[in-house]
Amino acid sequence: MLLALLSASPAYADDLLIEDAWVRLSPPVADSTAAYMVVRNTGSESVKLTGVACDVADSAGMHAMRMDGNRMVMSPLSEVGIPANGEARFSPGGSHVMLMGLKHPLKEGEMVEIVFRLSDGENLTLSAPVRDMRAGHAQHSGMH
Ligand SMILES: [Cu+2]
Repeated sequence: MLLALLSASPAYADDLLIEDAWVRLSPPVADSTAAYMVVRNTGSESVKLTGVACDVADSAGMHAMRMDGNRMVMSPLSEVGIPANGEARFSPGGSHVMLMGLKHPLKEGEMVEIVFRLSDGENLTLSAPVRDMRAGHAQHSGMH
């Protein structure tokens, strides 16, 4: 750790690009939801996401989806590796960032800040808009 701090190598966060980040609008009674995004690694070294936090939720975590018999179940991911020039994809029906224990009901269009912890000890902060997955965007934006 000390060596990493003393070295002049650039932080992994500088190599990571976030695309298509959004948070699913959940029904007001639900106290959890999921966030989705693509994390693209433009660097020449692999990077690991080792945790995630979100200030609108009591806890957050990376989850995978898998089939258990004939139903989909979620399981926590302790880390997600992103190869050099590769990407990690969090998308509906697949891996996602779970936001558990929402502190207030989210509103469409609200920006939610999400912080990934990286394997070099740095943080990667992004903000993602809350979107209603059931409605088309084009029609929806005119209604506000
Ligand atoms: Cu989940």
